Amino acid sequence: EKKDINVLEQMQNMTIDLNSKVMLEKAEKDGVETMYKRKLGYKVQCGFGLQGICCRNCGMGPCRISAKTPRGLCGADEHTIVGRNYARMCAGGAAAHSDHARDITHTLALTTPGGDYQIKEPEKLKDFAQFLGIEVGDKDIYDLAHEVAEECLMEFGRPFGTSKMMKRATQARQDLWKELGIEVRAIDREIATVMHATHIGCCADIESLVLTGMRCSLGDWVGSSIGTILSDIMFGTPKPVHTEANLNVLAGNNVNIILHGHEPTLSEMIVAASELPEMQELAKEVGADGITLSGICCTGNELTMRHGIKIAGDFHQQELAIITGSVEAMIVDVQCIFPSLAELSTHYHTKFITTSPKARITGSQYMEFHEDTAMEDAKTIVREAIMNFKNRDASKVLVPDLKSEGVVGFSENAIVGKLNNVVNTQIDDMDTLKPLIDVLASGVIRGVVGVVGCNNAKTPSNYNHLTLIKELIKNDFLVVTTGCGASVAAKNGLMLKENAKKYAGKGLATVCELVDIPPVLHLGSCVDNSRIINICTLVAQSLGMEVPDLPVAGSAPEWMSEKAIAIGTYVVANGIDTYLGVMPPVTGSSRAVEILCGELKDKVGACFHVNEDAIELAKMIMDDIEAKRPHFEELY
Ligand code: SF4
Ligand code: MSK
Repeated sequence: EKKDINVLEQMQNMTIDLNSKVMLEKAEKDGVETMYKRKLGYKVQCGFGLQGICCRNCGMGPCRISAKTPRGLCGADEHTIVGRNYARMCAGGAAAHSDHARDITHTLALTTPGGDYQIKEPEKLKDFAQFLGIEVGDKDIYDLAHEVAEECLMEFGRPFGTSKMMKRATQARQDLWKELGIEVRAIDREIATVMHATHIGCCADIESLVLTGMRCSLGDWVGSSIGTILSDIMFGTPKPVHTEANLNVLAGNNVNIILHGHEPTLSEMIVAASELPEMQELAKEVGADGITLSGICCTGNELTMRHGIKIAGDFHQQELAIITGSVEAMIVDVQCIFPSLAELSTHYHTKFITTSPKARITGSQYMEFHEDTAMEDAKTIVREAIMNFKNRDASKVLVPDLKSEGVVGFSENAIVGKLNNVVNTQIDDMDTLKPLIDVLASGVIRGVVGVVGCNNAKTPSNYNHLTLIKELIKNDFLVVTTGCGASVAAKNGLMLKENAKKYAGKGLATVCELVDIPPVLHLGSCVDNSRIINICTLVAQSLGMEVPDLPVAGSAPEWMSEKAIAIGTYVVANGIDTYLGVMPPVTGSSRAVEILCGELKDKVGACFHVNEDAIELAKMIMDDIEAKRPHFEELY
C-alpha cells in the first residue's frame, strides 16, 4: 500500500492542476492507466533519441552516434543526422497543419446558400479573393467562394513560381526569403522536398537542412493562414465571448459531449446539431437536463473562440476527462488524440468515437464524417451520445470541483476592435492599429509575447505555461496565446479582465481596464498562430519597420508536437525570437545548436532560445525585449 501512495504522489507531482490531481487519485482507485502512470515506467528515456542522433532513414540502420561510432554506416555524421531529423519534424508539423487547411478548403468548395456550410463573412471572402488576385466584381458570393477554394488548393501544388501567400509578409521579409532560397513554392512540394532531401544519400549539410526545414515550416505558415482565414469566412470571425474552463464543466445532469482534436468542420456541425429542438427533447427523454458540449485541444479552442463552448481541459487532461465517469461521448477528428482513450473508455460508459480516416484508432467506435452529409452525420453522432446517457453509472462519477471563467475570442479584428472601442473591425490602415502601437511605443505595455503550444510530460503539466505567463503579465507584457497554452490560462482565471488587477503590472492592468480586455488574450487554435504573425506584420508595415524591430517574442514553454517545431521555425523565419521551455532533440550536433540558437539571428533576424527553468525563460524574454525597446522607440 505504501508503494501505491508513493506512485500516486509521484503522478500528482507531474501536474500542477488541482483537478488533475484529484482525477489521478480516482484513476488509481479505478485501476486505470494514464499518461502519468506510463511516464513513471519511462524512468530513463533513450539518450540517443533525446539528442537527435539516432537515424532510421535506411534499412542499414538504425545507426546511433557515439564516441565509438561517430558516423552512421553511410558516413553520416551527427550534424547530418540531427539536421535530417529536425527537418523531418518540420515536415511532419507542416503536413498536419496544411492538411487541416486542405480539408477546410474542400469544405469551402462545398458551401451553398442554405447548405450545411455557408459563407458567414462575405467581406472577408472578398478581401481574401482580391489578395489572391481573383477579380471580385459583382460575382455571386458562392461562385467567388468556390474560385477562392480552387486558388487555395493551388497553394498546395502550384507547379511553377512561388506561393501567393508570401505577400502576407513585409516586402523586406519577402526579399530576404528570396535571397536565402526559402520562399515557399507550394506546400506539398516543400514537404516532399524535405522527405527527399533527408532520404539516405541526399543532403548532408546541416545549414542546408535547417534552411530546407525552415522553408517547409513557412509552408506550415501558409497552410495555417489558409486554415484560419477560411474558417473565419465560413464559421465567423471570433469576437469576445464568455466561457468556462476545466474539468468541472462536466458537472451536472447534462449529456456530456467532448469534442477533441483540431478541425472545426465536424465540431461546428455538432454544435448546430446539439442545439436542434429534437436533440434537446431527446436529451430530456433520456433523463438528462440538457446537453453540454465542451472541448479539449484545438477543436475545443476553435469552438470556444466562436461560440464560447466550454473548455474541458488541455492535452494532458484528455484521459482524465473520461475518468470523471461523466462523459457520454468523446468525439475526435485529427491530431493530439491519445490512442489510450480506446482502452480507457472500456472502463467507463464513454463512447470513444473516431470520425476521420486519417485518425482511425483500434478499439474506438468509428463513425466516418463526410462534409457533404455533414448535418446528418453530426445528428447521428449526437444521438449516439444522448442515447448513451442511460448507461452513466453514478457510482463511477467524480467530477472535480474547480473551474474558471474567462473571456475568449480575440481574433486580430477583435483585438484591434477593442482598442478602437468597437466590436470587430477591419484592420486596414494605420488609424485602426494606432491605439495598439501607442500603448507599445509609450512603454505602458513593455512588449507582446505569444505563449503557445502543448503540454509536455518532460515538465509538470501547466507549470511552465502558468509560471511564464504570470511573470510576463506581472511585468507589463501583454500575453497572446493559442492551443493548450490558452487552455492553461483560461483554467487559471487569466482570461478575466477582473483578474488583471491581481496578476498584471500597473501599466497592463490600466490598459486592460481602459479597453476592457483580460491580460491574456485567447487567439485560437494552433493554426491561429497565423493571427499572431499577421498582427506583427501589419504593425511593422504600418510603422515602416521590420518585424525583428518590434518588442515581441514567441514562446512554447511546454511544446511537444512536430507541429510546434514547425510553428516555432516559421515564427523565427518571420523574424520573431522564439523561446522554448523544453530542449528539442538537436543537442547531439553542436552545429545544429549553433545555427538554431545563434546563427539564424544573422540570417533571419531571430533565433531559438532554450531554458528549461520557466522563471529564467521569462527573464530571458523580458531582457531581450527590453534590449530591443530603445531601437524600436527611436524608429517610432
Ligand atoms: Fe545509418 Fe546512414 Fe542509413 Fe541513417 S541513412 S540509418 S546513418 S546508414
Ligand atoms: S492541441 S499541438 S497539444 S497545443 Fe493544438 Fe495542444 Fe499542442 Fe496539440
